[in-house]
Amino acid sequence: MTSLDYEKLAMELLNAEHEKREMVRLTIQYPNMTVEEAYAIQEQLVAMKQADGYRIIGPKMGLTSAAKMAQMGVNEPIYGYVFDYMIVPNGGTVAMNELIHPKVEAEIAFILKEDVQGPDIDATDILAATEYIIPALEIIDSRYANFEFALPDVIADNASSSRVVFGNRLVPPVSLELDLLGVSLSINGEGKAFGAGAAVLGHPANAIAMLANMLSRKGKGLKAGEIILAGAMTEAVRFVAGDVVFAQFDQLGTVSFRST
Ligand code: 0L1
Ligand code: MG
Repeated sequence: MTSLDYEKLAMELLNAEHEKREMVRLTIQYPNMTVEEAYAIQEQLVAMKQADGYRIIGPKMGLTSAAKMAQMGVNEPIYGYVFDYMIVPNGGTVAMNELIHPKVEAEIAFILKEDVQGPDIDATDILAATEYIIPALEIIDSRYANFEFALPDVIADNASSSRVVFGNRLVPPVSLELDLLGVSLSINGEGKAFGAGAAVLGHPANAIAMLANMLSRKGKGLKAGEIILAGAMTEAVRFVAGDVVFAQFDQLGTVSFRST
């Protein structure tokens, strides 16, 4: 570890989010920042949000598609945390003046009925510990200029987490084939992206298992009651004020919001 001031860097990220402005990515100033150091900054950022009174809804996986991993030159996804203040009701509004340059992606989330502690967790363990699957739209909003970053930057920035809209339909996993489950994402009635669960590391439960194993390296685990985003089934799509964003999931219903 170097002498990076994790708290100061986390505060810079928090201020950029509060002030809804882009900042210069951290690796411009610290090109040798490691993934380990980036997670240390993320931990500070998470602790600051908790100190502000916000509650974690659950961890989330990011960079779970082969395309995003190839683009970033990595072979392991990343994780971040979704907080209560990020939740938008289904059919509700997302205010553009609270965000910087948001994009939306379709995901599914797992609601656990049991704690899961790695290492050596696999998809079967996750499916056995899952009470419900719920559809979601995740709104990512990198705090970095032009949405451009290196891997440590996006880890430190809580994996670009910004807002999440969950659907209303909760379905036990036993009645679903999550890898084959499809989704279409449209904006103002125009199809923008299409995907399936297999885009998430072959099967979304693989992503949650990998998350459990990654967290176990830090002595952490997944907890019953958490709502855990598995990663994007579609590409992330930009939207602007006035857009109606709508996702239709196979067997899981619809999720939508309007941006103002
Ligand atoms: O949820 C995600 O997949 C975000 C991961 C970070 C990469 C990005 O912001 O595009
Ligand atoms: Mg995501």
